[in-house]
Amino acid sequence: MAASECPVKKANIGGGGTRNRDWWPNDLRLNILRQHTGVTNPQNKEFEYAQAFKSLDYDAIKKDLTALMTDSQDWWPADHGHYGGLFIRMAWHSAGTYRVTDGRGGGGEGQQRFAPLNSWPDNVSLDKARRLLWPIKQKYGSNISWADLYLLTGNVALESMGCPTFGFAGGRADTYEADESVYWGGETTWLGNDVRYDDGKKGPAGGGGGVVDGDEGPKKDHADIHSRDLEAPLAAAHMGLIYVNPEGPDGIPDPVASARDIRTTFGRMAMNDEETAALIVGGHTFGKTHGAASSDNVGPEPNAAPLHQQGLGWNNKHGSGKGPDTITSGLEVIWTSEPNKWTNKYLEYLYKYEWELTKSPAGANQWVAKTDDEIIPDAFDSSKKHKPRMLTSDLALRFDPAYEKITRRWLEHPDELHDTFTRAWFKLLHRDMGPRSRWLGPEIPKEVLIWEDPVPDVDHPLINETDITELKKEILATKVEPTSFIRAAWSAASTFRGGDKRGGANGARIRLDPQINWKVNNGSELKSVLSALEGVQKKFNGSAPGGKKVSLADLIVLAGVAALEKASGLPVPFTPGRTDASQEQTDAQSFTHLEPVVDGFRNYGVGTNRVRTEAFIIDKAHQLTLSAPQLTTLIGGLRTLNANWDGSSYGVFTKQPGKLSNDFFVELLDINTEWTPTNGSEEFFEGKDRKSGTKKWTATRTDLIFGHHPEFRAVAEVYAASDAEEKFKKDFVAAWDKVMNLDRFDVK
Ligand code: HEB
Repeated sequence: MAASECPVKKANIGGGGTRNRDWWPNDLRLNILRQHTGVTNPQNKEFEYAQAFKSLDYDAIKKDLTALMTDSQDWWPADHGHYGGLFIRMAWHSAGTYRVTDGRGGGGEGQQRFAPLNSWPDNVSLDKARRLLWPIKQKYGSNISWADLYLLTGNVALESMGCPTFGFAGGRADTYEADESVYWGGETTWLGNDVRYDDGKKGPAGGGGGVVDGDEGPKKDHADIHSRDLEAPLAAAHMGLIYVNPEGPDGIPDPVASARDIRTTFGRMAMNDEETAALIVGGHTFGKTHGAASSDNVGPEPNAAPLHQQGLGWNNKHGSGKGPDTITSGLEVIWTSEPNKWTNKYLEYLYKYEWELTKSPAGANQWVAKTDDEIIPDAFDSSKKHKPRMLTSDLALRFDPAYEKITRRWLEHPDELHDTFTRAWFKLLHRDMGPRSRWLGPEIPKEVLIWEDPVPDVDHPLINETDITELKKEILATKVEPTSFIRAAWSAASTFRGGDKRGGANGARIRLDPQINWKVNNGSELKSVLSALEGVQKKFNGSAPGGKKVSLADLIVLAGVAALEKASGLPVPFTPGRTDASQEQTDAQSFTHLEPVVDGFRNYGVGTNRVRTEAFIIDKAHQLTLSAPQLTTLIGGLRTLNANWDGSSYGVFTKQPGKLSNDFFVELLDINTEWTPTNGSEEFFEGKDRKSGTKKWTATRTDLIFGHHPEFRAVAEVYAASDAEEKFKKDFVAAWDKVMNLDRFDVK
């Protein structure tokens, strides 16, 4: 064979070919449980971003960023000689993908540099913004992550234009692969929104997959834009947008309907009317929009662009393709006469002028002031002036009655606008960072904000090993069933979500509204656990020497530890130091988003016609940052511990419920058991002995998925083997301990 005739020359190598995802698009996917591992991260194993950030010369990088603002580059010239607007938009689009509904999205991982976000139609030209930052990123290396840099740059942009900020905290470690965990919608076209407003009847869902197809939904007409119901957990009105269509809902230039979309989408980001209005007013005080000509001139987005463009996309054939010829959104608006300066002019113009619908040069709907005032300087040609212009979404702030009330007040009181804007901007950038124990740097504000879900500082000596031993005895001597302690501890800790690092056992918020009332937490049982533990706490805190105290949060976890030690015969680690939050420190409304609809760990709830029950356990495991083996271990263990939310026996495949064993796996894989659905819906099943026909067990989809899915089954086989009982128990204890401490950033 000649050297040139390589045997693989015709093969589609390197990941090509038809794959499982193509054959079985609805197959349950475990991939989101193995993201961002050491394999994808080029940093050394020992690398700790928090440590690295401490070596950052913070003042120097801020100086460099300030200088960059006005250091216009020929390859991408700055409008009005200042990059501030562009960088604010970059930061806002980085953070603005966050949704409080599931805690995902946001600027915490530097995902804007990966697909799909790097290529979203709403992120046009931000490839240039990120590239402009490269020399600074290169200079400061690993001491600043891209994630922190995008947001810090937005802050510096504001400061450089005369808008003092509320502060800044670093601490967002970069990820090195495209995050697949976020459900961005089911549409298959950019800017589509047919699925999200159609109860998902049309399209495939993301996340763990497992979708049941439905029939086509009805067609939309104009009336629908006034009464539409955005699918949860989404926070954008279209696929590929951060929030709403600037031209109005579905391109219809109706400011009042636009306000409705704005309220829904910003609400999903945890912003109220004041915060929402302030963000838009404050943001559009700066910069300009870009629509010099038709978007037909614009080439493919970065992920589809030719290799030689090296990660840049949207190559523009119109004129010079940059500067005055830039095409970004296709809209052509400059809001104020001083777009590099913090002023109140956005609101002044919004109310001073009446507005007339017009088209941008690219043909998009926008509004122009009915006036002869040509007061807006051109971004590049100092001899040219323009009339004030606005987007439909800007006019929403005047024509929606609730926004109007707020923005008219700020017209008279610009200081209040500044205060609300800078607080909302700070919240926008930091909402997904979790507790302030994770925040870094010299600009952390002193004021503690309710959305941080604050817990009090420890202000007393903590319990020691002897106390812990004693307290465990006291706990087990109460009349409460050990299983109830297991359930309570799990209920408290498993509210954690890795996406925005909210929830967890710290704060003992399980005893507060709304968690105390969640059906899944089995209120009557939970209340008896809490009152028993309060008894133990009272006794200890009343008599412990040296002012030692134990919090209820610690006791809830410790009770789980004591019960698990009893059930497993193994030692279970415990680290004290949690404190109890008050109801006043708890934004009850915001905590409603942490309530599980379906929670397979406790065999609670069933799926929808859109998402199968087993997809929820993948989703929840991802929130708890668990791997597939950890998830498998926990399910098997929780079942033999008899920890279903209501004490039901689904999946409790053991003769000794309450004892930790690998029985769940042994029985699940027993070839003598035959499973059949019991109610026709394929949600519940019973297992009979093949020969005798005797009924042995009942199970849910969450239980049986561990025997059905080949990758789960592979793990289940390890735990069901005759040599695995000890390994299983140890792995369970380790996974349990991990979940109990997910929110302990104070000790990590
Ligand atoms: Fe904005 C720009 C839309 C919100 C900030 N914005 C822009 C544009 C558009 C829009 C379309 C243009 C782009 C281009 O370039 O072309 N926004 C919008 C909407 C909304 C908003 C629809 C919702 C309603 N923003 C916002 C916020 C912020 C902002 C919230 C912040 C805070 N923006 C901004 C800026 C700008 C813009 C700064 C400018 C950029 C430049 O200059 O480049």
